[in-house]
Amino acid sequence: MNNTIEKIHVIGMQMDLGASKRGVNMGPLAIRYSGLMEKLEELSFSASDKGDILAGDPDPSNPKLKNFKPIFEANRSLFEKVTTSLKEGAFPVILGGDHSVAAGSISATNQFYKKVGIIWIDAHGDFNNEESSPSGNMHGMPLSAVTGFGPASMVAFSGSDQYVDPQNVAVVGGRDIDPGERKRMAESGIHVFSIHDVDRLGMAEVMKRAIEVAGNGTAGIHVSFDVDAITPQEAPGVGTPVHSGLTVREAFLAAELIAESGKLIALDMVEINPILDEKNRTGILACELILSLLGKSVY
Ligand code: EXY
Ligand code: MN
Ligand code: MN
Ligand code: MN
Repeated sequence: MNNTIEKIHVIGMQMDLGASKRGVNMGPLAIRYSGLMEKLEELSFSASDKGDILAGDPDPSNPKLKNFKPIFEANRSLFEKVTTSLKEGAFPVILGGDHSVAAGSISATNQFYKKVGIIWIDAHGDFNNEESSPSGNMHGMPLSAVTGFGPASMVAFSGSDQYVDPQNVAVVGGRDIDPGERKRMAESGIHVFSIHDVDRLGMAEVMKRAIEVAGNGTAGIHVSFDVDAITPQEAPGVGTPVHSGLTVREAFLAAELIAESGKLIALDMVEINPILDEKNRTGILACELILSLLGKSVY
């Protein structure tokens, strides 16, 4: 068990406006239905459910940044809520929601701790901006935004230009990256451990390196876990499935090694789509991964 985490605040984001398929706004419900709060208490955490933030109505005005206004406003609320939790000494667990929620959560942790690292577990890079994006979908942009590569407007609610240093960012599990996005990632200085690296090196070595990247000289590691990193046969409840992903055991090994590092300072669990799921198995998996990341041991 991680000694440093005692008090946990769970914050849901009922938002799906960053994605083209609807339904990930129900992700927080699916994870709570899997018994998250009760299971956190069983692990002896002091856990409070801080409820959900509800995104506003769709806004078709900007096709390059689809639904910008409601996404911005929901993320502003998340930024404030996460900041309040951090000031109260709590560890924030953010339940998505589409991955654009990471713009709010990571801006809050990076501003509070001054310097955080990120482990971004995802089939995708989420490293587009308004110019490179092929879709205008804002869930494909948050990692670029929080590292200062735009869209700057996506994180403007923080009132700060203090971005996460790309040298402290590790992407794990990437296998569906747009050509323009790939170039931007390569030039940015972030560290990418693609699915090929997981195959070649094994998850244990990849996580050793990712923890070193994100932990080096930082106050701690913010993990942003997109469940589409896991292969769709095991995690069918996602809006943007990509074949041949992480196995469930690789995902749990990653979670357990992050817990063991003692460096975790915040966690997003995102992109669970209950409409596309089978008997909530992706919701249950997401719940169990949260517990493992927080130090639940199997033996
Ligand atoms: N790269 C594509 C885009 O920018 O539209 C797909 C992004 C999907 C993002 C998913 C949730 O991680
Ligand atoms: Mn993502
Ligand atoms: Mn993804
Ligand atoms: Mn480097």
